[in-house]
Amino acid sequence: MTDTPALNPDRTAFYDAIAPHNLAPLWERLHAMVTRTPTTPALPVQWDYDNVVRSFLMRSGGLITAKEAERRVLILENPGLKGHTSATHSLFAGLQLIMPGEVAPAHRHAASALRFVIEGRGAYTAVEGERAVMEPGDFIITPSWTWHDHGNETDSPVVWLDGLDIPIVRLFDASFAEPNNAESQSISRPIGDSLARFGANMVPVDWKPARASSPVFSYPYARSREALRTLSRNGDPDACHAYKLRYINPTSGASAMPTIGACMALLPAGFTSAPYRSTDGTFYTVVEGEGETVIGDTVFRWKPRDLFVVPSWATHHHKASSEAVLFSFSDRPVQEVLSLWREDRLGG
Ligand code: GTQ
Ligand code: FE2
Repeated sequence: MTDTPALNPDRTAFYDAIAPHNLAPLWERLHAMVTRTPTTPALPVQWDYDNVVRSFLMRSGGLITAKEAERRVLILENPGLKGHTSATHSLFAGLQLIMPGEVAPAHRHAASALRFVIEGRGAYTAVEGERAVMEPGDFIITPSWTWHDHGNETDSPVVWLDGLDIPIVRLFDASFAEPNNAESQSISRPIGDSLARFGANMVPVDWKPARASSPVFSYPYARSREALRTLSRNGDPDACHAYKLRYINPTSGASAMPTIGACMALLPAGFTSAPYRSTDGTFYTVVEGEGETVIGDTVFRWKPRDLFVVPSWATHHHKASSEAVLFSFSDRPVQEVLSLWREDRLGG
């Protein structure tokens, strides 16, 4: 590969001549476009929930109602992507607050969404006529074009992390959205119905898959935590990932939604992971424990409810000072389907 050619008056005149005809010289841009290794405008970034974000979020609760806002969400915007409404280059993240007695009206859209419960319990997300009651650490999905609304019938605020594939939908200019006639969709199935049908390693006898996303809407933390606890007793941790499980569509083994992959990892107390990088920029939140994540020269110390981003191809490792549980999501399933995903296990 050679360097970009030096400025040359004949060439500059040529570029000026072709520009009005919607033409441009590839040779001036090739090396910035076809990079030898991934580059990203996304930066490593961390949010301190308890000491910084929470008070702003609660202030937003006095400024606007959930109904007026439609969704009362503070965007977790990557400082390298200002104005883009993105946390990583391909994914949106936000923190949604729903106050006692509030509802967030029913709608559906092409974008797929995940919820990960940060604070409070007992609020619900209704998906396609079934309510999922939220407990901290629960992972809940609202797949593309499914009706969803939220409500809080408890007497405390509830906060969850939203992860959406909005930047991916935007890349393809494929956004559709529609409000429901009713503020809250009518309930057609009892709580726990989809988990009973599809979450016991069984499916209804004549069931055929209708879409790529998981028919299970809610992945309770208690189950994920118990699985990780058992694994951590049964064998050695992986050098890069410790004990890490990914959320799946139980009827296919694919990710719960086609555009967003999500995982939960348990890091034993004192564990330091081997350096690792992968092409999927990843959003993390801390469920339990304390420790740090080192991303190049950046060190993020974390505690429960903190949130942070590891950009694409950034070499990083985690250190847990106490037993820790990390939830994460990324665009890995998209990259895998497009044969783009790569990882590097450095020293692991
Ligand atoms: O809760 O339905 O953070 O539609 C962004 C878009 C949340 C939601 C967001 C949404 C929602
Ligand atoms: Fe939505």
